[in-house]
Amino acid sequence: MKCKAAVAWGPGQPLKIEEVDVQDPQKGEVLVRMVATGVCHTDAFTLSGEDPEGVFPAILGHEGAGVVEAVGEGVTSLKVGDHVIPLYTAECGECKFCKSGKTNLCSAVRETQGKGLMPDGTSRFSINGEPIYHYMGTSTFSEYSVVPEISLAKIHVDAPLEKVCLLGCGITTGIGAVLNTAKVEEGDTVAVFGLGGIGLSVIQGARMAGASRIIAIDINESKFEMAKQFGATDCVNPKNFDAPIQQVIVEMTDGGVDYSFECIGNVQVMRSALECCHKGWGESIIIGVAGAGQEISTRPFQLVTGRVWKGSAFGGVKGRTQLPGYVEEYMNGKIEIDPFVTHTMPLEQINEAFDLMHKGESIRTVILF
Ligand code: NAD
Ligand code: AHE
Ligand code: ZN
Repeated sequence: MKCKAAVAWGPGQPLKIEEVDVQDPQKGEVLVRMVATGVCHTDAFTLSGEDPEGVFPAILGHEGAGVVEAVGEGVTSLKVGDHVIPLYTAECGECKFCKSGKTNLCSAVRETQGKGLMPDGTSRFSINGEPIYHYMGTSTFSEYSVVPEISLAKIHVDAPLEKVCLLGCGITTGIGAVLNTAKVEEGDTVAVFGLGGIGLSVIQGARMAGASRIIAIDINESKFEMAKQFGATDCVNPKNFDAPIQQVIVEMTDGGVDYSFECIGNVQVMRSALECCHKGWGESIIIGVAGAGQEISTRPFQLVTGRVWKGSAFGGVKGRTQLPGYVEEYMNGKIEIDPFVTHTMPLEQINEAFDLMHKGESIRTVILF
């Protein structure tokens, strides 16, 4: 079949709307008609050329929701008409990772996914016979995408896809990092660096966990109002202080916070986030994604004296088994999504969504197909 997709032809270039050929789903694969997709900073990161796994030309996008249009041979867990969220973290249930009980990372399709290919090592997208790469196993910036069965979460048919698409990455990542990775408890203190879709979701998660103090940090003060709405108790702009931000937070909290979260992808801020944690027990969770060649550093003494550095991918959430529950928590009012959708637009305007993100004017733009 043919459909419309936004193609990333090369690093730093605007996406171009193209008619692409989409091959039928093969064994263990599913054809999804995309209804909506968010635009996450990770899409911009890969488009910038900073992603070591970035390959071009590709169809980006990993925060989508849609409807099953066709299934390939051997697909048993999904049928035509099912509502689904594509997962960039698959869940096969059978690999060493899935069976470990220690992680949501699944190894079944990760290697080919990182090369922009389906599990059999080929692409389902092409233009004039030339292959176009997949992205994160999801490629949601396309009217139709082919996704492995194990990379699809079946969700409640009544869930509004133009909202719950954000559970395909940003909101789940932030809430999950708090509840699964950090395991924040009632009364804990929290610092959140970066108040985009991820940071605001961390704040939402911290409030759900009953954190007593939630310090929101950003250099763009226009983000503070929404941070407060989600539960931030203090908003801090590091530019307003001469002292390093970690020192400011340590002084504000009688020695540091119990948990901090880096939601930017800036390795200097990652250091600040670690060093604003309390001696003896404070834990810092890295969520932000940093470019090729960048490394984190701190004095080992920071760790010797009890601070802990951790990372979190997709909030530690196992997509097929746990994401449907997140959708239902949205439907019963426990998780907020609607305020995150600051803009909606058709696929043709997708480059505006990237502009809004770079200017710090959006939280999430949702593309409606
Ligand atoms: P975003 O662009 O919407 O938000 C980033 C925020 O950081 C902005 O508000 C910006 O003003 C702020 N910021 C930038 N530099 C800053 C600084 N020096 N100090 C304080 N604040 C600063 O991005 P997003 O979509 O929320 O994504 C955030 C990060 O999380 C990105 O790196 C993204 O790739 C990553 N991410 C990781 C995962 C994961 O599973 N680990 C999932 C989704 C996104
Ligand atoms: N390709 C990058 C790594 C990118 C990365 O860390 N991705 C996050 C999700 S970001 C979603 O917005 C993640 O889940 N990572 C775990 C994984 O398996 O990719 C690089 O540096 O190579
Ligand atoms: Zn994302």
